[in-house]
Amino acid sequence: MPEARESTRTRMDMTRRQAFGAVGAVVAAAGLADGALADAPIRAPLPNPEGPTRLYPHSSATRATRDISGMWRFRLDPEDKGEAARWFEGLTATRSIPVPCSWNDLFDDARNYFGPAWYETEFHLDPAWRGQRVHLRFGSAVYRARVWVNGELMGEHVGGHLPFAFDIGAVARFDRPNRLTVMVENRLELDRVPAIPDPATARFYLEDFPQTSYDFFPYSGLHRPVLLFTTPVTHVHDVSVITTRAGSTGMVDVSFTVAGGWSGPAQLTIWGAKEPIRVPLQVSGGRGSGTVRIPSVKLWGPDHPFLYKLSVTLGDGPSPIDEYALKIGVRTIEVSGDKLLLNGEPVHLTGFGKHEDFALHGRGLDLAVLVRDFELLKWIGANSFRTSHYPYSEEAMMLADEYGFLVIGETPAVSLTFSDRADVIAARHKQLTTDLTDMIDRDKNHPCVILWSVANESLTKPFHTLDEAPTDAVAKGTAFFKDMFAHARSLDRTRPVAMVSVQGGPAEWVGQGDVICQNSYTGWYAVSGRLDDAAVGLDKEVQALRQRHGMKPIIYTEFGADAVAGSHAVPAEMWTEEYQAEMISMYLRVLGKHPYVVGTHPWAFADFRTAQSIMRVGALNQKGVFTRDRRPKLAAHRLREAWAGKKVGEA
Ligand code: GCB
Repeated sequence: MPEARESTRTRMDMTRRQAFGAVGAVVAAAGLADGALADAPIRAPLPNPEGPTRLYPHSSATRATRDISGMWRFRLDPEDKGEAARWFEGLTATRSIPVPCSWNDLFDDARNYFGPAWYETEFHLDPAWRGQRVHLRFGSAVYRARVWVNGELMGEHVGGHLPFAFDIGAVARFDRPNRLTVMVENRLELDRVPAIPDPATARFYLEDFPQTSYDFFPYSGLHRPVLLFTTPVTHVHDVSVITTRAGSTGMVDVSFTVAGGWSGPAQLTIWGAKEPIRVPLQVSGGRGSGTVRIPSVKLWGPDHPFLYKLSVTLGDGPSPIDEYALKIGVRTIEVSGDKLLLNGEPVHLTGFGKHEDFALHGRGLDLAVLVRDFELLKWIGANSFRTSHYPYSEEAMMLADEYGFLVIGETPAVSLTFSDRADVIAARHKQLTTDLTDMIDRDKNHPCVILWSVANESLTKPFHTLDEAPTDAVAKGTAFFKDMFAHARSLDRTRPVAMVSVQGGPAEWVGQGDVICQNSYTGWYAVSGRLDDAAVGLDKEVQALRQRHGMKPIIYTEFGADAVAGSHAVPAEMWTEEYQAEMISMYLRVLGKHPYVVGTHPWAFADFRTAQSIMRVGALNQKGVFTRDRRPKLAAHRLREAWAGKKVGEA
């Protein structure tokens, strides 16, 4: 090996050991979760009922929804001249692009393009919509989007993976086609969430291309459906549902807001019990609430994902002023000592960290992939997954409710680094606060969500640098996450909150969580190739975690090894299917001895695209137990045996 390479390797090994070294090296224990909010009311504050409703646009007797995704027109704008040149008045020199889809895998010149790109399409309004509010809604645009209708700027949205909408009533026309123009850019910048590493504050020895601070490809574009939807002028603006149980009776606590401060009669109805259950109530000043009691309730859970339909109806006449309906599940989730209780019973999570990732589509929603993934999760005996490392589509969350998966809902905060400049940390603080608000707002009514993850693998200093972390990095992170935990808890008092840590992480950060979530790569990045030694290290690691954090449940949210599908060796060697399978089996065996470990999520469900680097063969992270096209590796069969008790070939 040439000298230069030799020294890079040596330095890399050192840093890996620093990053993935023994948990004993991290800072001393933190206190329990912030108790200051203990007296806060259980009901989450509903957002201000101004602006477009953020509820998912289900259609009903009073609401229409139309998906305008499909083949749109597209143009890159590397010189960033589109806005000055008024491209929103008509886009020229275009090519066709499907929506939803990432642009990166479609066009050779767009593969590593993250600058501004322009989309254009036309839509018609249905004459039946006259007199209604008409909204335009984007499921996700990564990372920043500006939207024009008929050349008028509707607004801007910053931050990917979460929906945004505009009331387009003032500019959209009934008498002719409407032009919709969207500029999307995903510049890899320091003050974004997630971010890139800062070359000004750290010396990097390992280059990835593109250079991100995270291990997945920065796919860009309109990733989820674009919908038109209508509401009556007076409409249900937001709904918040909390379920509890008193004996065999399910209690569905509903609070909602109505646009325009409306007052009048309303009704809650639950379908799914023997007879529809109706609760009349009075809305006052745009706010209403009530409790529906369901006798002999059918609880929601992985083996019985029973969903009721809940509708909120405004008015008491024969035709409602507005009706909003959604599916709900009655279940409780709580942390009790070192147990995670679902419906009062301890639950053990089996499942994975995943990605929204597929060949050609990138991160664009593909319903076929979604269904296949959930079928494979069932096949393997998984009952859960984490939306690593960003909120997944609303379609995924609705389907998870139906399949009965327990979901850890994660923000887009990956590898936040606290050696960075104060202004950069402040900008990320602002963005993550918004992301948390929007994620909890969007997903709060899904029974599938059982835990919020405020961040994945925050760091005192970036990976791939030998520089020391500044002495105040831990303190800065502690203050930052104190705010994030408090914010999440103020928005949702019903679910536990955690932070996913890298090999222990500063205890002052991780310890703020109700659950300890640990990513661990003993046997891969550390103690490479020696699974027997790794088993001893892992056993020490988990016991150290227990000692450090006391009576809290622990979930192993990541562990695994890259395996190139089709590569074999006996005895097992790194990068082979055997090594991956044996390493995952070793983790299950060691962690299985510790009853306070309430979840094991191997990394990852399927291989996924990442940056090009010497760490990633074929620009893929190959820690999937399925290949990128969803074929099982040996580890998948091992897991199925462990989780579903089924041998290879058994149906
Ligand atoms: C991690 C990260 C995940 C990476 C994984 C890996 O700890 O959370 O995003 O893909 O390690 O394979 O290195």
